[in-house]
Amino acid sequence: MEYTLLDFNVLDSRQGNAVNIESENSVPFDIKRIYYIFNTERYAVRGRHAHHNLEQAIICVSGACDFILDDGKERETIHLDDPSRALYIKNNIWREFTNFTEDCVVMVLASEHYNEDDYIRDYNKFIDTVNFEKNK
Ligand code: T46
Repeated sequence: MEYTLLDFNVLDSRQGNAVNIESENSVPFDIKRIYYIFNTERYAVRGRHAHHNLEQAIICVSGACDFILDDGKERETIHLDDPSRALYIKNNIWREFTNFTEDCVVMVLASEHYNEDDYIRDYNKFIDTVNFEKNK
């Protein structure tokens, strides 16, 4: 499974902690969009899609949740609960996320502006896309 966990430097002081994220330095892409997800029901399942091109760094800045990644061959669950750690994923990875704590806030840094055409929302189409890329 192709993904990376990025550990950011924590700037700690007696007044509390901070993390500084810089485009291209802290994450391996130019950040074009930021969005965040909150107030999610515990067993809601979000995601259920892959992307043709998008790169993203996903940070659980509060609380915890589980990301299930699928590359068409295997599935792996990554538990996110650390605001100084990002899950970095590139294209052609099917993702679902669930098991949200009440205080969960998921912040996502994305390499592109929102574009519905970049989504693969059908799992069978995702498998076809992965197999096509593999046999190119
Ligand atoms: C991923 C996880 C972590 C927009 O209009 N603009 C946006 O920037 C986004 C992200 C979404 N939307 C609309 C599109 C849909 O009608 O909001 C609705 C729900 O978004 P989406 O289907 O993208 O579902 P999420 O929030 O479950 O998934 C998102 C990312 O798409 C996904 O790549 O990794 O967050």
